[in-house]
Amino acid sequence: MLRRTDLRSDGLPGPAALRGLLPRAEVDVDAVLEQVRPIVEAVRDRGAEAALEYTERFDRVRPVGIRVPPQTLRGALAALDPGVRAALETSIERARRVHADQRRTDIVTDVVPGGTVTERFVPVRRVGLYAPGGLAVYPSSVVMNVVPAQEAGVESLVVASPPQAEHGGLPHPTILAAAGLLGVEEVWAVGGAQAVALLAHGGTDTDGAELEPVDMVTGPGNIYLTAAKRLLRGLIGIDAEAGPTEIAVLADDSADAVHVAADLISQAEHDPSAASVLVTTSDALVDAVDAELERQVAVTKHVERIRTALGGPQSGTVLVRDLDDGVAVVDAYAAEHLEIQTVDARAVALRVRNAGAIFIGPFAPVSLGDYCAGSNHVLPTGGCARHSAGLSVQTFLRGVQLVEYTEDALREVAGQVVTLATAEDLPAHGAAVTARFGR
Ligand code: HSO
Ligand code: ZN
Repeated sequence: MLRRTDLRSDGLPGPAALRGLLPRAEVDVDAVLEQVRPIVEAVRDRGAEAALEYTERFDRVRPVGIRVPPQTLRGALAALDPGVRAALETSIERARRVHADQRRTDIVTDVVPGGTVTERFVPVRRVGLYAPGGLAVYPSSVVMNVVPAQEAGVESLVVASPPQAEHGGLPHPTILAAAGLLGVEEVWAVGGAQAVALLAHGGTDTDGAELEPVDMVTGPGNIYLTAAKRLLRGLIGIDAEAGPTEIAVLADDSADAVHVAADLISQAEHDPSAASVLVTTSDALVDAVDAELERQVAVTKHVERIRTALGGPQSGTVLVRDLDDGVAVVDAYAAEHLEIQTVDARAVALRVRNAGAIFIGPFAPVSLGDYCAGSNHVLPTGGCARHSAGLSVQTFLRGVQLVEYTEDALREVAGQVVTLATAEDLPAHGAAVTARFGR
């Protein structure tokens, strides 16, 4: 089922060339930018009214208003299945423990006697968190967006999620219930590019309520949402761009083919364009995983999209000479999720530079991380793990530098400032220092 790439014969090329040899779909966000620009501009100019028009066109439903009434949130929570509620509570509680530990304390550096720089971590004031609709609904993504924002101390947060025709123009009830469980009071029924535009520009709802613009938008979504984020970045902060889900498994012959196949299938279940990649030193494992995939896919629910995902050019098996080459390959690939199924898996994991999250050993499948590990599941895809991280408390914090110098400490370095200012032909910079001592 998986396409095979054999990299065992010659030495591996450098990271950039190696990337070109690996399975990966081209997601061309630029190609839809021009489609998305008019949506963003209409919502900027005409606010909620325009957002509702696009909602009608794309989601085929017109919600009464964009703001979901608080009593609807409470109602959704009251109606939530108790088993689902308990599981969400476990997910929230574990995520809170991990994210609470990510909080940062001020860093004070005494540069010289009388001169200090303090790095103070200040949360973004207001953020919009996006929970996608689409082939599945993701209350778990509400948890993964809201918890780090709350633990960072974000003062004002709003969840946006597309309205569903079959739910009377409201976001999915489980999304609303998850928001309720997390104590979120502001939820908007809007999705896609128009959601990002409305979050960024704000607007007036049909009942006259003001939707206050946010400073930052995070959360995964489809290519149109990603394009809107790209267009609005600068006006708002955004998290790493999120494309279709990916899993890479780095395995040797100690790996269990049943587990490997199950995990590759689990992420392929998200989307026909999801990517499942096996990187291994073992021919026998490739054959065993292929056989397992046939067996397991046949009896799973979402066969069609899984077959499409596993059979697509974005998925495949990569055979490598040894684990050193294996590590080079997974680094070049920079997976959203990377599993290490090898002897001494932790040691191997510590050699990996690029991955959104690394799942180590036989009992840490990606789907544990999707829901209940405590880790975050909003992670960089499409190779963005080379330069970006998943959502965390840090996403919502900015370091603000506090600079404090006494008169003596300034005097001591005044000459150097003047020299550098003169070297840059900016004498007024130097004068701003000497003005304090001249009289
Ligand atoms: N694997 C997805 C997250 C998710 N899985 C939500 C199930 N629900 C992206 O990390
Ligand atoms: Zn998943």
